[in-house]
Amino acid sequence: MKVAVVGATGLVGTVMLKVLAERNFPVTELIPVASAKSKGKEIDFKGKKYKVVTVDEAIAMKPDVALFSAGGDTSKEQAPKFAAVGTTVIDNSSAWRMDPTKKLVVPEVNADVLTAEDKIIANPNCSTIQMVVALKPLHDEYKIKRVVVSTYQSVTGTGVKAVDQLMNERKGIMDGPMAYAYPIDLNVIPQIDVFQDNGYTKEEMKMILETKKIMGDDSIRVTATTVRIPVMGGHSEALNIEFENDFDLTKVRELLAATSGVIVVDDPANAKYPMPMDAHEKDEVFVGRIRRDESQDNTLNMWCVADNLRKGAATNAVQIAEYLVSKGLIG
Ligand code: 2RA
Repeated sequence: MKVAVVGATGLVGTVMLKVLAERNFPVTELIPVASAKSKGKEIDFKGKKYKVVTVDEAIAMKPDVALFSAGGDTSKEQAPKFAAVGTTVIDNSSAWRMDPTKKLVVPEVNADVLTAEDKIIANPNCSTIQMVVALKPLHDEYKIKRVVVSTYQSVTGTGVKAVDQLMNERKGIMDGPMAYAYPIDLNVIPQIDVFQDNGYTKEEMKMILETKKIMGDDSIRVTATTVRIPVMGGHSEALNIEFENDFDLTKVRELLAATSGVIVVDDPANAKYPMPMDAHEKDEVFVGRIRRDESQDNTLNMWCVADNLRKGAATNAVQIAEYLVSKGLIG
C-alpha cells in the first residue's frame, strides 16, 4: 500500500512513521511529505531511505492513504486534493473534526461509523482520545450524564519549540525561544490554545464538543479545564463522571480491564497509579485512582494517562487505517 505521511518531519509525523513500522502496517511504498524547505531530506523507514517530497508531488503519486499532521490550514487546502485522486486521508489537525460530513474516530469507540465513502477522516484531539477510550465501556454499562475533566498536559502537545523551552529553562536558560507566554518549568499554565468568548479555551471546547460526536450522544454533558504542565511523557486527566444509574466499583474496574487499549493501574495501598513516565511511548490508556465520589450519588472519580503523541495522535491514526484495511475499505 502506498502510504503518505504529510508532516513527516514534525513531532507527530515522526511518531507516525515509527508506529507504522512497529505495527508492520502494509506499506509497499512510503511517501514522506513536508514543506518545500525539507524537500529531498532523507527519511529512514524500515531500513530503507526515502526522500521527502512536496505535497503536489505526493498527490501526483496517488497514495492509497495519507496520514496528515501538518496543521489545520494545510489539511483544509490539501486533504481534498488527495481525496480527489482516491486517497483516504486521516487528518490529525482540528480542521475537519466538527464538520458534520466528516467522521471523527477513535477505533475502540466508534470505528463502525466508517464507510468506503469516507475519504477524509478526522483524528480527534489527543486529550479527547484518551478520555473517550476510558469513558466508552462505562457509558455502555451505566450511561454517562456528565463529565468534569481537568487535564495536566505535556509540552509535547505543543511541539518541538515547547520542549526546547522547557529543556532550556531546566538548564537555567530563561531567554531562549518561547513557545508559551510564560516560563513553563516549575510552573503550570491554565491556557491551552486561545480563549473563546465564553471564557473557555479552544482546547477545552474540543474536549466538550468532540466527546459528544465520538460517543454519538449529545446528551452527555462535558465541562473541561485544560492545563499545560512541565512534563514530557504524556497527558494526564482527572475525570469526574456522573452516571444515570448507580454502579459497582468492582464491576467498573472489570469493565475497564476488559476494554481493548485500556490498562488498569489501581493499587493505591502500594502507591500504584498511572503516571506519564510509565505511559511514555506506550499505546494504551492507563486508568487508576478509581473511586466513588462521596459528595454525589452515581458519580465516579478516575485518573487517566496516555502518551499524547502515540495513542493521542499517531497510533490512533494508524489504528484507523488498520481498521479500514481490515474491513476492505481501503487498499
Ligand atoms: C495540546 N491537545 O496538547 C493539544 C494539541 N496537541 O497542545
